[in-house]
Amino acid sequence: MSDLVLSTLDSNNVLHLRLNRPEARNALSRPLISALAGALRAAASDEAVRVVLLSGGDKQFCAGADIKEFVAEGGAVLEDRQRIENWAAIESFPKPMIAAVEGYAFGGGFELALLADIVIAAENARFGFPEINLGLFPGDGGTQRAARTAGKALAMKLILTGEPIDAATALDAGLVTELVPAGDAAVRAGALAALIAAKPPIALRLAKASVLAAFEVPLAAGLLQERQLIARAFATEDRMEGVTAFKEKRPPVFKGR
Ligand code: CO8
Repeated sequence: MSDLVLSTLDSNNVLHLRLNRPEARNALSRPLISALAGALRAAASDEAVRVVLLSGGDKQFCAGADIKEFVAEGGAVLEDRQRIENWAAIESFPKPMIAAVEGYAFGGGFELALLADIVIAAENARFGFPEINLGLFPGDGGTQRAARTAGKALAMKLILTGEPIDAATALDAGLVTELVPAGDAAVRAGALAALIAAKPPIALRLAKASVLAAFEVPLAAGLLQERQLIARAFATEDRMEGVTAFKEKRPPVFKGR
């Protein structure tokens, strides 16, 4: 694994992935995106990983796409197949992913946070899409996910002005799950990750897929998909264990089957 993304699996089956390019404010160069996608591809098929906790360190989450790559290579970056496939691997990571945001999440960094299922932000966090100042706008899903998550009014303001919002505004807009004092985001995210990691893994994946369908398909299709997915959860050994443990008044032991 490249040192652009530091990786540690803790005793709660939570994989901590930390963006580690502080000298460039964690800008998402292609090597960094590739390292993150590689770690997530491996985590997707590793039974020991139940939840991923993504962070950028104490000072910043991420300053966005690597502007120096655009300068050096122009539009070729946009059409780079590998970059597109790597970003798609991050977008489609099937297990729960929690982001811990300290400092700023700008541009592609904000888009990365929008890919997390739960976002814990420090009170000093800021979220913004400064791309307009570069003659651009978000190109890794930001226009779609910000509009669907926060609504048109705030998405337009963010994207058309380039001005960031503070953590409290992001919380009000539903872009963030919880706020914590500065410096505590990873700790709180770790506690939530441990709580989720103890839940039945198949049901977690199915539940995530079902919620994400709400962003993709009309209500009737989403409801149908929910029924199909819950039928799969119903057929698991873990569902039987959960119900048996409830009847026997003991904690369940989930095996991911
Ligand atoms: N890309 C590359 N390098 C960066 C980036 C970046 N996004 N951000 C910071 N850096 C580098 C700086 O160039 C500097 O390098 P050097 O020391 O070699 O000069 C180093 O990091 C430190 O930067 P600062 O001195 O500016 O650090 P500060 O702590 O003072 O400020 C900020 C941090 C506020 C984050 C500031 O650096 C900043 O405004 N950065 C740019 C933020 C930005 O515009 N982000 C949007 C990028 S575009 C994008 O995300 C999506 C585009 C569309 C994608 C399409 C898909 C292909």
